[in-house]
Amino acid sequence: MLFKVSPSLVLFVICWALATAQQTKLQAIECPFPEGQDVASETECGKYTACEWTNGRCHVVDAHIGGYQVVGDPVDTGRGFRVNLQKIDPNVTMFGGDIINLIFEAIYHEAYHVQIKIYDADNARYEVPVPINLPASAEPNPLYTVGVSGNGDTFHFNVTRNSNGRTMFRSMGPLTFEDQFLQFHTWLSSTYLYGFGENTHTSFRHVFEPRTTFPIFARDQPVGTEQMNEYGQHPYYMVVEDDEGNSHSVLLYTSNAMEYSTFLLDDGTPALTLRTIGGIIDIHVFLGPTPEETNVQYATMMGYPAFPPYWSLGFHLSRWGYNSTTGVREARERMKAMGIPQDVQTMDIDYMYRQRDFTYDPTNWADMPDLIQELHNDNLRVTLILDPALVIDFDNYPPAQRGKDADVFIKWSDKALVPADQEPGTDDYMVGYVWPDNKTIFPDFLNPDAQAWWINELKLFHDILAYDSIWIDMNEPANFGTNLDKPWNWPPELEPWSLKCPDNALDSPPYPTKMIRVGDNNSNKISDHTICMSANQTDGTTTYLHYDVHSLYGWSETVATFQGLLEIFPGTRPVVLSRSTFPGSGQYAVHWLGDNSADWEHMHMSIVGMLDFNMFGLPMVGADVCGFFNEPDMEMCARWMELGAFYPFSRNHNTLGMQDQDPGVWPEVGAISRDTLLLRYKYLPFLYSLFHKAHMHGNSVVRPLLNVFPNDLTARDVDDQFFWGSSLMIAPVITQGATSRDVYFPEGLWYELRYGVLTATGPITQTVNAPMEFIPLFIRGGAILPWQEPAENTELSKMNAYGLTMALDATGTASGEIFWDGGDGEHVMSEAYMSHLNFAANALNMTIMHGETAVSGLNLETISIYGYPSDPTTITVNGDATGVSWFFDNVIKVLEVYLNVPLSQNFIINFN
Ligand code: MIG
Repeated sequence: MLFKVSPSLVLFVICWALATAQQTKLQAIECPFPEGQDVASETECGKYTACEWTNGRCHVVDAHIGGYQVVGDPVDTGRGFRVNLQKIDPNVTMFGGDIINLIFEAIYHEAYHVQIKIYDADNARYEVPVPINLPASAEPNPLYTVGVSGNGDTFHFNVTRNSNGRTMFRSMGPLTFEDQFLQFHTWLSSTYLYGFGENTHTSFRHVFEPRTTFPIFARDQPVGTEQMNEYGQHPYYMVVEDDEGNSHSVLLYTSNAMEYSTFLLDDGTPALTLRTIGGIIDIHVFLGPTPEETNVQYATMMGYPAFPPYWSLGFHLSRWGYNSTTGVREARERMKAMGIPQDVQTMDIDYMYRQRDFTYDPTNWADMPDLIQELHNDNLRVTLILDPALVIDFDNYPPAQRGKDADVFIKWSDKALVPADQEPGTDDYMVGYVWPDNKTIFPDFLNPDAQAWWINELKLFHDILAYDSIWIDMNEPANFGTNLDKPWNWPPELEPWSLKCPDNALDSPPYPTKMIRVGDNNSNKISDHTICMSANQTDGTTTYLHYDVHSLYGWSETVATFQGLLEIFPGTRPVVLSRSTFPGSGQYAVHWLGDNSADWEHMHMSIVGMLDFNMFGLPMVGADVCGFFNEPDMEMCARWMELGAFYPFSRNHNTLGMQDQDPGVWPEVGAISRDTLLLRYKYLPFLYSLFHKAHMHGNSVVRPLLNVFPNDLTARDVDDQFFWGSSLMIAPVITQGATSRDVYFPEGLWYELRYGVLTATGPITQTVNAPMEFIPLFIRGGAILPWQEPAENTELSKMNAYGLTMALDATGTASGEIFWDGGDGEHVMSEAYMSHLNFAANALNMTIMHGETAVSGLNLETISIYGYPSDPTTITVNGDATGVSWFFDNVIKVLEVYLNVPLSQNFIINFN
């Protein structure tokens, strides 16, 4: 029996038809082995009372043996309900430390959003301290019902969609809730599963066959094709449930190390296992019902994405290893000589003096302030990198001394753990080693004192170097050589040394997750490449273990850096580029996808990563164009510049020791980059309006085809094409040697963006030409995209004339909008300009919603209409034909209209 507790709090009981399924052995639910599945054997399996060996598989025991039972009836909490659970057999365990008494709680939020918490009835456990937005009271008429087993029954719960009665979440097998091992399993409505990160996904849609397990935990781990955890933690997924496209998404709100497995039960049912090694079970379910609505609902809870200033949507050039101001000037000259648009010049750690934050090298970078001035004179912005780890040279390095005075560094959790050879002056701080030529300590950005200290350092630094934005790297946090003999870059003349973590339950947890066996985890520990889990952090009130808050490090540094930039540049929008992120980071951060390689597969994975991060509420994302490690050839860099021109965050970046790969290095790449980036710059008004939507409502900017066409089954597997919004489809070439590619066109009319040829009437897969210099781009019938004459930077382009690209749908209509607010500053809706454009019955109407002063001096001068049937005889603007001319191409059916109309007044343009 299953109690369904309706949100109106009338309790009723239904028979759960599937209850019997729970008695069947769910033999596909694998038992986890700390050493990995390779060791699975009858003997190993026998070591765990929670596991059973059947037919060559080590699987979990049935829920009525290994799980919990419901004790008592549900209690109305006024916001949902609560029910007590009790471990059925305390002797059945995976790793020990079972919590005997639990509380299951359903908390009703918006009609589309329900939270499920399972927590220790007797003792408070760690819960993620990142703030989230919840409604003040439960919204009426929820779309969901939460069901839980009745008094005395084996515990199960489910969440169903009221509109069609289908189950979205249904627990299977036993719940495991131990001090350092929490595990549960759910049936999934389909194998259309997306999301989870930050991982090395080779496809956007998840794989169930073979069983696939990815760890999640913030880690300095370069891109690869093995199943690895990377820089950030995003335990968030979405499932498209049925053919109609009904979708829900789920956040497992945990910052502890975790992993997820996707697999099929023996009857083919898709299933998901979730494991974490700390905290509680805290799940948020969002019911969409469209994929894009789940994005919006999730972002509403975690915070809407930051609104990037217009300039940050321009092209960024970067590399590690310019080695001197000369290196930067040479790259910049190449850009200028070839007329390649650029808005930002980025400088990496080689500008620093001995890799110390807040300094610059007095030898090779002596004239760095002049260089910054030159770049500013050229309308460029300057981004400088900072690492969190600070060298312990207190006497000669004031930032560290000031930090020590404010006591802002991460400490050992117990003074007894402080190593015997700890440097005098480092107190009980946890000491490691990163880039500087001496040991380092790590600011605790959760601590308000650390935030104040960091903000002050950012201000002092701005007086030295007039940067415009900050890039925060290594904030997983990364530490070199943890647990090893010595870091790889340890000074050879010194005695070997490294940060060594104690062998305790925090640093050697009973189940360390798959992360210890993937990537370059040399010490096979969860502290590998980072600091020890046995560290204390504080938010000023509560003390946290690094074990719990490790994956919040990047998030907390982002928040502090964002605040610092707000104070340095009041009234502007901070740009903080962060490597490590967590749910909520999107409110503050730009993200790049980390250390990829000049590799075609990585180029494809960058699209997947970009789609993942748009789900995670962090739409300002891109990968290192032309690859970080290794050297691209001319063709690869050309193709990557084409794709990168459509990353929301468009930056070419390269590692130390490699040949330059900025687009000006090859004449061919230079020309291709200029043309493609000019196209990007042309359509920046459209991209900017998408970011405005993201900021106001939580929408994605870059979208997978399935978000735009949720009931198109073919679209659900496409991850080598993507959308800007819902109307510009990008189909980059990511295959070596290709001069054409297959493109999937969903339902509707699709026109080539540049020339307006009707290319396809979907749904259809069609081969399109794509010579080296050409990236296939399509505008969807029914769309109006605003654009501006491009220029070499946005300071110039944002003053240029506007145009519209209109693509008619089968009924001869199209619509769109124009948004403009000057491009920076606090977003005040009433001052920002917004107009709606509507074309129907041969008339184009523009209606201003608000903010006409924001566009004073800006005029609409060109309109291109794709799919226009015949040459018009008259075109009038507000009834007047004066000053209007046009050209009609009867072969491709494109009408090009030249006029001069201020954006600040409503107009109607009639075509007859
Ligand atoms: O350990 O600052 O991901 O973009 O160029 C390498 C040097 C440190 C890693 C970043 C990369 C950056 C590099 N950093």
